[in-house]
Amino acid sequence: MFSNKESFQKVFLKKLEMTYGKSFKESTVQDQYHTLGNMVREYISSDWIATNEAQRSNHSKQVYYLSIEFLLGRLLGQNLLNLGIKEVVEEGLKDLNISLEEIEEIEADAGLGNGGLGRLAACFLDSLASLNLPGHGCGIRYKHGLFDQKIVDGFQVELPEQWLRHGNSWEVRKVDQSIEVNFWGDVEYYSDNGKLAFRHINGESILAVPYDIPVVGYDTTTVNTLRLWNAEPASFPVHKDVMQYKRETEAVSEFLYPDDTHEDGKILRLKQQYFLVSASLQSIVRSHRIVYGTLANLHEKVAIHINDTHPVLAIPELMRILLDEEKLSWDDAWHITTQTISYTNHTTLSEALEKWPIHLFKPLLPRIYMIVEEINQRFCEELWKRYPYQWKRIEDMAIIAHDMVKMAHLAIVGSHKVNGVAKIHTDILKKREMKNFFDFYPQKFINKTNGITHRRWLLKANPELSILLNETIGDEWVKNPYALKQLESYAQDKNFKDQLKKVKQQRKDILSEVIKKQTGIEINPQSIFDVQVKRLHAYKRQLLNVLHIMYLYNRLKEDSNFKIVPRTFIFGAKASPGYYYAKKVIKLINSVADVVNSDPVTSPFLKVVFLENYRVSLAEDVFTAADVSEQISTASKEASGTGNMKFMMNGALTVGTMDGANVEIAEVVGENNMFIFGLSSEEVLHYQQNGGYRSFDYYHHDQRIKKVLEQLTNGFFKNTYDLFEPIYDSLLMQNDEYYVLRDFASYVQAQEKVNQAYGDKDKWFEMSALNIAQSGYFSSDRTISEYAKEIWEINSSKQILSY
Ligand code: B1N
Repeated sequence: MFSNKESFQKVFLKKLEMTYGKSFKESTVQDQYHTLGNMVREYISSDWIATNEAQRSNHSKQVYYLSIEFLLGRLLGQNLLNLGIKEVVEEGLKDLNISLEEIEEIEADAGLGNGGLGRLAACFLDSLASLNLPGHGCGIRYKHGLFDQKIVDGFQVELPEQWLRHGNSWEVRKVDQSIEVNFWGDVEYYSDNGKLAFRHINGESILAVPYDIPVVGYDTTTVNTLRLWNAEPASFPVHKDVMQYKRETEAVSEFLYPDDTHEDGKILRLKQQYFLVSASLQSIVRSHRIVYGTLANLHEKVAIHINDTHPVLAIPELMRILLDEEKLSWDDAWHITTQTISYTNHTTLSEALEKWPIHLFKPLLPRIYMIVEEINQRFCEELWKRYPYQWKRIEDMAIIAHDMVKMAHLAIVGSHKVNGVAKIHTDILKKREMKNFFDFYPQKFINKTNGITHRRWLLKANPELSILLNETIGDEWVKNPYALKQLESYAQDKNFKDQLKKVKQQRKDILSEVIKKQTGIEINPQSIFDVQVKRLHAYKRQLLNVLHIMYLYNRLKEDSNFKIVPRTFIFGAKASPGYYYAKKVIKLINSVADVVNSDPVTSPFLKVVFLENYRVSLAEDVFTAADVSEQISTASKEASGTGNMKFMMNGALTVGTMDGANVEIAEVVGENNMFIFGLSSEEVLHYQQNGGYRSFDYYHHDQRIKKVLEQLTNGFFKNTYDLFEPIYDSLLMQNDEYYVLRDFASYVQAQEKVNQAYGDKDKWFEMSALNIAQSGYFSSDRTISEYAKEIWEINSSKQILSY
């Protein structure tokens, strides 16, 4: 049906009429979108079945990536590209006077994630399928993804997200493969042929119904599966209020928790975690049993990866299955479990480390708790053998201590590999945060620097640049991102740079239109597009960016000789609904925007835009249009960052601290091709350990800082005298935990260099080209190849990996 445009049209029109009972003329864009979506999914199905069958019959080792978040964004455009049928569809629709772009735009983002961690999972799925690796995702089918953000009078307002309102063409409900997950109840002891055995009884069960989404690789027949679990009532209990049971059950997959690098400690969250883990493991084990008839070789045929500690209950759940159902000995079960499971740590921020109080954990998951207790007891005995009488060390490393279960400790003890997400992050884990564990298990710890799929963030998001690349170096880069290196030799080529500049201008014109439509603000498309898009968090220091804008505004007002290249500062950020400080910063950005944008003296030079409801689909238009990438976290706090890679791949230059993957960007592209500033992670650590930082000194000795801080509380923002006091206090009364004032001067200097560098376009686009040329390293194809080889030990079904 996609072999030529005529046959496509025929099937499309017939299907549209049959499904919606209306003529083509009467159909809405929504009808057309779903018709096309269903056609594509059906087209995929034979390869999907074939992939599943081949993986079963080849007995190849499978990997399952367990994640509480998958931030997929839109699927239609990427699927058409990966399947190689975009052109046929586009042409076919054009004859019918329909624009494919308009149809693509109507698709709701699958926003089942908060930020980097969830988007990483989505990029990994694309790379797994594109590299023909047998790797599948397991997640939760949240009815509501991350909230929709509205800005009302400069403040963030949250609305429930509704991605399933019009249905979802990509998913297939597989009710016959449903699984029961049990909560509450008791543990029963019984004799199994004279051996003491345990089982979980009197539990309240929830039905986990799988919805499968096909994951299509680029230019290949491999179609892997993303399995999302939906929580539904199992059999209705007679003794309990039926409506209450239904409500409580469905609540489990109702909402995504809107916290990024923060844990709330609510029992519903723990329920979600066990729901995901138990459904996924039971289903993995069931498939394995069908093929092999035993679980004794599970670790040889299955790898299970846990994305942060959120799915860490996979460890005791697998132990439960092996002990209580498969009747293995503890030692055999433990060997299989630890050889099967591996774990990625994504943050060292203490507020994100998961700890569950026993009084919540034990009644909800009684058998799982017993198993965790035994894992802890055996681990502490090992520790005692190695470190006799070192009470403090053993207490610090224990999985259960002070009435809490420490999930990261459970993850390390129960996995064969533990990885950080960028070199500097892994080093910090080894040297500080997890030092004791690294000393005890040195061979477990490895680094896997994050990556992004260049097929979404370059090929799909930036067709203009993709065409230019194809014309310049050919299209090898799509399958082998390292081929982007060939661009290096064009960095001096005047003609190429002119074209690169033209492409960037096209993308800036597109974003300018989007901004006009969304905010009503007219920006200068020739100005420098300076962008900071990411979740709002104190450590990411959006505040540093705003204070710099306020300073520029003051300078422009005070000194008529002060001139800068016109700049548009663009922000996009959601704040967790309960994060008071973050919401203040959003209001501050909008208040600064109001003052700056309406001032005739400064507005030719300065514009500030806050983009509402930042999400994957909007991000595609933002990264591609950026000149400057703001990566300004307090050194040591951002584990990796992945937005930094998306900007680089689209030719933006980075203003950044030596933090996360910025360090590796500097390594490959050279420090002279970016703008590095600020304290190093060692300097931050030194301050933290020895004190010595006094933010007041920077306030008193730097007039620029003094002035902007006073403007936070002196009515500069019209009738808002006490509105920003909490920000003022965090910087001065609370001694500026994230070293904003300490890094201010250095940041201003870096920004002055940006201003100068942009004056020399030839040089600028040379740097831009070099950034694109070196970005292949940050493709998730490289990352996934490393995981496949060094952690999961899985092989590609079709080709020898070229990494
Ligand atoms: O994971 C990304 C990294 O690039 C970022 O630097 C890191 O901040 C991010 C609890 C998290 N770490 N931890 C989370 C998300 C949700 C949640 O409920 C923690 N997100 C990150 C990918 O490695």
